[in-house]
Amino acid sequence: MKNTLRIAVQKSGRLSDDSLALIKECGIKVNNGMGKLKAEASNFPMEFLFLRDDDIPGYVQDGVADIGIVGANEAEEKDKQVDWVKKLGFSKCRLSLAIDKAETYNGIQDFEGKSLATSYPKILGDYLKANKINADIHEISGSVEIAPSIGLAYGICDIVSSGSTLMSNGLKEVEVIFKSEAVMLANKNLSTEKKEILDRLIFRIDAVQTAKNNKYILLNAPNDALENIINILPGMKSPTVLPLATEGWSSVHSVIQEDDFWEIIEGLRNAGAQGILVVPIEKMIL
Ligand code: PRT
Ligand code: ZN
Repeated sequence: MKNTLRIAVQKSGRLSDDSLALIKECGIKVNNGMGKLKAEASNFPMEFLFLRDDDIPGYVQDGVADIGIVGANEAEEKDKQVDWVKKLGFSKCRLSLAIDKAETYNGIQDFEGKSLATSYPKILGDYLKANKINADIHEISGSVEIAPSIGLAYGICDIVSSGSTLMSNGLKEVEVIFKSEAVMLANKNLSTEKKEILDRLIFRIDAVQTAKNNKYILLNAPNDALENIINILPGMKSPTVLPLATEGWSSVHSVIQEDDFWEIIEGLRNAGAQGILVVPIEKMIL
């Protein structure tokens, strides 16, 4: 058998574009022409299966695929014997309880003895059990949000992103029960060779993710402000300082994190930095 890592990604849906974009950012080329169910990467030992997301956890468990990308909600609901390798940071959403917006809500105890419609009976069941609530779970496979208005259930448990679907169906979100994003799953019995390929892939994903969270910063500063400026810049190590052609001035280069971006910029300006340039980083290897 050829040593190829077989990855299952969603064929067409909310995860598809971002899954393939991540693979592409990892420098892996794949030709996923229209309607293809299988494809091979041309420059990395990887093979792609394009599937419904519902099937991916099971295929990874059974070894039909070695790894797969799905929403954490799907992975948790399917509850298969697989390893959760990595969170991927896209397709963020939440699984929430919602009720008619005209109802008053006092807390989770309001669901005692009520009926709830959902496509996530396992996650909902676990949540109700943990909160010692007895409620009736109606499993339905789609259009969950219309259940209260047609008298099928008192409330629902469904995926929420912007909240506009709930709103347009006259519902309000009352409890978030699970936070989700895309995750990478792996088969529990990968061969050493496949594990090595997976490690190479993870190394690349880490570099892409770290780069996204960081920016490269360049600025000019009078030499007497350098000490203050260097203290403000966290950097990977200490910043690079280069003399400018203008006497008494230097150029400072460093890396800053997206999270503290504006505070750092403000601090640098106050400390006397000028001509600040902030540029995206394509890959970052620590
Ligand atoms: O065909 P296939 O079975 O492969 O796809 P699917 O239709 O089952 O799944 P898909 O493509 O809709 O979603 C795939 C994954 O994307 C989900 O499992 C989630 O992890 C994630 N995701 C992120 C979402 C949403 N955002 C989302 N907004 N999945 C569904 N929704 C739906 C939700 O069900 C509700 O109907 O969008 C509506 C709510 O959105 P807002 O913005 O109105 O709140
Ligand atoms: Zn699905």
